[in-house]
Amino acid sequence: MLVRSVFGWIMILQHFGHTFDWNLPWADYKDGFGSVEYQNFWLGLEKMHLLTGAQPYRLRVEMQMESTSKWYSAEYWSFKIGDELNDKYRLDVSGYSGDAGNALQLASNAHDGMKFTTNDQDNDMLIGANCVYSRNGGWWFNSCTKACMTCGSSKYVWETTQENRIVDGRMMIKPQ
Ligand SMILES: [Ca+2]
Repeated sequence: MLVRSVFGWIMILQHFGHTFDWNLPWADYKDGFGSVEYQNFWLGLEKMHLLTGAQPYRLRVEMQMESTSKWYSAEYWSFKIGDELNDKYRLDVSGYSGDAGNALQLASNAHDGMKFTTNDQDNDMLIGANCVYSRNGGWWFNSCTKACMTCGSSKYVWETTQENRIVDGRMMIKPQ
């Protein structure tokens, strides 16, 4: 498996600006898309599953807010992605630290423990609708967001920063 790492961190997401259309189907989020060389990039859920199933990984999320240009970060000591068949690439994180706030584990609408949802696979907790329709991107939606690094425009947020939308962000993982 070809992966790109910087100081041992493997990029799994890069999201710059608001021009890219993140509203892509399951197959794209599964296999990955974009290029780590050329701005917008998603490694792919299958690779995330294989990597994090083989050994324990940690997660780092970095985000720059549009209105203030401030950078925030969130780290999780443990990051694991379930399999496709039984778990729909369920998110499992724990051990938060950082200054962005623990938006993935907030008691209401926690993303931790959620399956992945795309425009053609509704695995979220919103009854009667798919969170993708209002968020414009695939994600580990609950009902729906407290944070979304793959959502479009005004929904590209990490709500525990108490700031409005993100302009640039990335997610990376590293073996523990
Ligand atoms: Ca739903």
